[in-house]
Amino acid sequence: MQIFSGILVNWVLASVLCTGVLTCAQPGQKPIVRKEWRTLSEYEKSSYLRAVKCILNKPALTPAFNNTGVISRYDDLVYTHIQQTFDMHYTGHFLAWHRYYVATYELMLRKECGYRGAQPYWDWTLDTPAERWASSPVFDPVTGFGGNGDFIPGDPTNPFEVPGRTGGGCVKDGPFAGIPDLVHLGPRDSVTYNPQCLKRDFSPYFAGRYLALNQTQLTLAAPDFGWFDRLVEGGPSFEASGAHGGAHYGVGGTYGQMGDLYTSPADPIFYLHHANLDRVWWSWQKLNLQTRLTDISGPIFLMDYDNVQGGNVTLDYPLSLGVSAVDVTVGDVMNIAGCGKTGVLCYEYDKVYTLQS
Ligand SMILES: [Cu+2]
Repeated sequence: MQIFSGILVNWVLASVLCTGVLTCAQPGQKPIVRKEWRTLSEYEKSSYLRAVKCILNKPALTPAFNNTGVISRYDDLVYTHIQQTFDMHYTGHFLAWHRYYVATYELMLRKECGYRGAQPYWDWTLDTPAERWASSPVFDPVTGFGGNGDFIPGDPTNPFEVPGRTGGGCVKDGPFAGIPDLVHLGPRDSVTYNPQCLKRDFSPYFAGRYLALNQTQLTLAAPDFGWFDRLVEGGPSFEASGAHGGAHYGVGGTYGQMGDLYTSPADPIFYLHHANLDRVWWSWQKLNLQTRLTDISGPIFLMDYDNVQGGNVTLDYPLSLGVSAVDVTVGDVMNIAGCGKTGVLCYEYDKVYTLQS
């Protein structure tokens, strides 16, 4: 009876949680399977890119405000990321927040744009060392997201110059090239209408250094979530970067949106990168799943690793994505295949990383 009423309570909870803009996983639902970009068929790749273009063109749900740059459904999520930038990076809920964020985007593509697949991930370890970076299938001009921008000379006095950057101009090929107002928000925390092209500023050096498999292996060996999260997220300097910064700066450098802590989701590649970071987390969780489905720690406040300003994040810590999804808790997203029974998410990965000895 107790088990039964537990299930019932969970089911009722899931139903209550999921009555917002989007409906999420219900009991009995089967997880969808996320696959690596380069393993998708050409048809699957073009269906995904078509859905991205669709969400870029759907009208926003965020209420209009003065000089608003939030025009599309796509912008709703970029806006939410900008608004919460300092509340969810370098915190204990960084990975949980981005897990829910990517799953919400996936659901938007499926429910609002007729996409039938799962969110693809980008296993960037396959595109290292540095010499291989620019020829990643993810940057393919025909079947991918397009490549680098033209080289824009940097400013040597700028402390934010990403080492090894090679671009900085508008993306020149692929589905997002030649659109002068693809991006409406930013740079940084600006949310007024500012039409911009999508820019990339590849740093093959940076990618090669922080995205190689040895970096992922280092994170998988972490003994607890606190260590794991700090290794993935790294520190706030280029030198202290982890895999998270590896693809942000490897793609966005200094002048591309991916290198902008606030506006990075403006580049659709963001979602493939964060899906893979989520896969790194899931791979780590699966090494000891029973324990790691509930292992969460790390500061509530930005960089507050010594808990001077506040405590640590727990399973009941709230996650909010503004107009795009219902509020949930960290505990609701600990299991990617909770499927309405032990959480609101319902997906799997075709492959996980394993710890090599
Ligand atoms: Cu982020």
